[in-house]
Amino acid sequence: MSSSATETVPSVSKTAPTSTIALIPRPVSVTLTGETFTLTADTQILVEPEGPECRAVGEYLAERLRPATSYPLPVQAATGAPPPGSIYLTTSGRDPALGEEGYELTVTPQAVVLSAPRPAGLFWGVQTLRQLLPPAVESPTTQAGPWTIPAGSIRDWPRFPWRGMMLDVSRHFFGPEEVRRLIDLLALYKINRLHLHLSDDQGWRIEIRSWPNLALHGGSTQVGGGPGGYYTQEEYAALVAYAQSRHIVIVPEIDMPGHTNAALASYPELNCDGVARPLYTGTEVGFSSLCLEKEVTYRFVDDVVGEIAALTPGPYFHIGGDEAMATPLPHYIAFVERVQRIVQSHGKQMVGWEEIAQASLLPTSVAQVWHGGMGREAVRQGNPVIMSPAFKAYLDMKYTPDTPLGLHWAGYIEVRDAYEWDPATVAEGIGEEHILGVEAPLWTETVQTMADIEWMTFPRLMGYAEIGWSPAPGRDWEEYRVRLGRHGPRLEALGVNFYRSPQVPWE
Ligand code: TNX
Repeated sequence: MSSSATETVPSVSKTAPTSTIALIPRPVSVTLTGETFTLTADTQILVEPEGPECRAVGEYLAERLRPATSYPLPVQAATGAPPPGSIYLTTSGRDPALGEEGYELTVTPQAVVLSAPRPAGLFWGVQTLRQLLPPAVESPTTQAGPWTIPAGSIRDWPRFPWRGMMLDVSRHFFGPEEVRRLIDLLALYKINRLHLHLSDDQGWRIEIRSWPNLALHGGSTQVGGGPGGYYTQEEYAALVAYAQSRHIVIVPEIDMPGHTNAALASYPELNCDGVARPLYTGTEVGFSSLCLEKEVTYRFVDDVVGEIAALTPGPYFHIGGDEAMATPLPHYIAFVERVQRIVQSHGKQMVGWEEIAQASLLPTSVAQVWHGGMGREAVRQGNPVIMSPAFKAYLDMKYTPDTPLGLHWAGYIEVRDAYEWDPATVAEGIGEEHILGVEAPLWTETVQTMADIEWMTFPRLMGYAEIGWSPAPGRDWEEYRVRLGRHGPRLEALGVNFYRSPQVPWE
């Protein structure tokens, strides 16, 4: 492009030269000048103000760029006008209209200026900057440059505040190192919630000091009978802090009153008959229930919620509440209402699968829609919802009948199906104003390794990231598939085991 051109970003067309940008999620507005900025061995990263949060974003950027470029990229406090050739990150005196997560990026041949009212905006702007660099920048080893960034300006902010993924660490356990890798991949696509499904029939995955057998016995196996595992409280706290350093909130879920066999196996007193259940390594659902007539059950819930809440800086605690087929409905409703107050007493907002809307909800509670019907009931009560419709957003559904992993009870979800839907129109009676955001759950009955996680998650998650972040008008599969294809080399450089869908023209 020789003259200044405002791209309504979908104009990144099939015929666009590879030097044209391919950002996911698509920003609100992009203007390119046709010039470039080039990163060199002299480039400095300057931050202003010199507070720890801005500096942390600068350090994070430098850490991403150093391996491939082998440039020193020192991070320093800005003093006066940035010298030519520098990258300048600032939260001072910027446009508050950009909100908690928005940012503005201005690239000229002389400098890169990234500004945001809040550090989270800077962090998401850094992800845009990474995607403006050649894919080889993501390589863990030194690569040849040149490290050019197209000049222009971007103004950008998210459509929804909740852009999530859920990982089921109960059906198969995944250790801290695997979760950290996932967190790093989520950050690149501006996902800001990682919901961890920490307990289910097959495994209890977090140490509870007042009920130690939950992890020791309840965490000792998994689907298929493998050894399972659990996070110590130290490990869990470190994961939460790691996510926080990537501006990702971990949402802990303890599923109850159903999906509780691992707890029922660990403590006989949680069963109405006082007899501990055997551990379970199959994949059936809907057979277990806490004993809701016993006071000890509520002491157990209070202890568990209290210990996890103390490790949780984020505002949410997810109580599950799905598929409680073994719990009589009146008992279920009374239980959810009582647990809701327990969650509130520990300073958290309750989140639950949409079945919780059968109970009377506090205004702060959030329902997660997975089939739709009961989500409308949450909306009728005036509560916000998170949209995770299984037939569009479940990462554990097979792509096609040939996909070796995954389930298909909610259908096959090819990359196009995962992209071509909108949370505000997918469920009758649930509109934009009721929606906190979108989340893509990965249940792991069939998912056993990090490679499996990556295969089921990528590239579908990138579509969910765009649905959650980008404005709905202008969303177009034909344009997106080309942009997505251009992320192939980037995912390769990151070592991601992604599904090369035949629907996408991979570069
Ligand atoms: C339903 S969706 C479940 C999970 C299963 C999943 C498998 C929901 C809230 N519950 O227990 O793992 O289907 O797709």
